[in-house]
Amino acid sequence: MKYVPEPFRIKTVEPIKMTTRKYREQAIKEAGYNTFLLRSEDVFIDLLTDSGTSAMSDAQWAALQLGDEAYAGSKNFYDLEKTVQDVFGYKYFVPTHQGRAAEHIMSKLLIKEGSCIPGNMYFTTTRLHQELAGGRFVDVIIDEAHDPSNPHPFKGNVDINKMQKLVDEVGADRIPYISYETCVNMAGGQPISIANLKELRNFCDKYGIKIMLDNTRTVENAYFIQQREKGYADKSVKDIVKEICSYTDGCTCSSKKDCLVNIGGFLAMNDEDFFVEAKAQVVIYEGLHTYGGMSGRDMAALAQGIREAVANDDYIKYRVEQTNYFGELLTQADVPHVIPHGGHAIFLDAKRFLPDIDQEQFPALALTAAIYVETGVRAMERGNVSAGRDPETGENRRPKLELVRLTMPRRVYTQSHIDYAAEGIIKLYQNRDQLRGFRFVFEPKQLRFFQARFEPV
Ligand code: P70
Repeated sequence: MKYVPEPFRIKTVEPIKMTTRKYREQAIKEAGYNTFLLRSEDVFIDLLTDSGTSAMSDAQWAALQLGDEAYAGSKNFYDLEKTVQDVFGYKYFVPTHQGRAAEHIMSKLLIKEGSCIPGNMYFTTTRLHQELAGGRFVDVIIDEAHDPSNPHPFKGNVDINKMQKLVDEVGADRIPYISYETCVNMAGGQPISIANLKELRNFCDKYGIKIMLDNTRTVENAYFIQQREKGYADKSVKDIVKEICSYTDGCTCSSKKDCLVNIGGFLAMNDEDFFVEAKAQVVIYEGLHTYGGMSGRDMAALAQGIREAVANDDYIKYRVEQTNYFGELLTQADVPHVIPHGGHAIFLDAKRFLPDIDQEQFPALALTAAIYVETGVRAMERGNVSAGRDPETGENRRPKLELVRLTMPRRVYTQSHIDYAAEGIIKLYQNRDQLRGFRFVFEPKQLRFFQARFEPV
């Protein structure tokens, strides 16, 4: 097994606290067994998310000093706009404070009461904004994506037959766009292929349906295409990123991931009317259209982050292969997890890890809490708690995938951190009989996973 060396050296360090098991038992109890409610200080290795947790480069920290904090027309806005146009190829750019703000504006503008929005698996905030705008999400990802042990190389792909079925059922005029995500998060960070995207483009052109990209993890997806798709081995990740975007009509993006910053997002598109309407919305919900909720320095760091993410392929190779190294350690110890390994995270399969805990007792949540107590590592539940309740029946959705996400922040942790986390999880797997299920003591109505509290049954 190979660990690709970090293509950087460490210039600033941030101490982290090691705690005892007894301390962690108390901390997780106080957090209602929900890792979102733990204090960051009490976490040794934080694999909750890759969102906003990147280490910025020296060039990004330097860029912060060049923030133009004018209310209107900041020079950092124009630099960022040009960078987004250069790297992603869209004509128009609207800044927002983060990804869900871009989803909010896009959903308000494109969705009508009764619209159906197909997507390659749901994402929590994306689907909620579709529903709040009066739409209904329809899953059109290939079946393989719902099977954690299926080795399909492009498990993010859309099943064109499912698209056809939806068009036949509801009519193309009720489908404003398909929400197409790169490195599909809820499927385990699974990529889409260019072949699938081209086929989808042809299909959508036939019916006048837009393709709106969730561009949050496109750089990682481009690396997988380079490694796995015929004809792409000699293309740069930068070129592949641009090619992906070229088949779509626009995008939403959480810049807190691939773009290597701690805050930020954007909406981009090629249609001028949509751009004009989006700018009108951004001033209502985010801020003027030349900052959209970011400060000038945030925009400066973001423009530099986007350039760094695609400057050469060394960074992205290290990034994705680091995640793969973590997964390989778990594979060697037979710990059940999603394959192929995703770009941003390793996802444990809680159904196979804890086969005796029923999904109504939240096995992924139980495993997330136990990992924290055993190791001080913070992971994220991505199962029945995250899936929420069906708005029509009120029942828990009981998704096929009941997963625990161990997410890799970018440029933050080293090989020994990963070795430590893997060792602890392997030990826990050997003692898995001792784990119990949970029930709600507090359940928020929307996006319940963020603030819910639990107790052991
Ligand atoms: C995560 C984060 C955010 C995200 C995403 C995709 C594919 C949009 C967004 C929203 C943060 C998160 C969000 C909801 C639940 C748990 C965690 N993903 N599309 O950790 O962007 O957060 O900037 O508003 O992954 O996966 P933003």
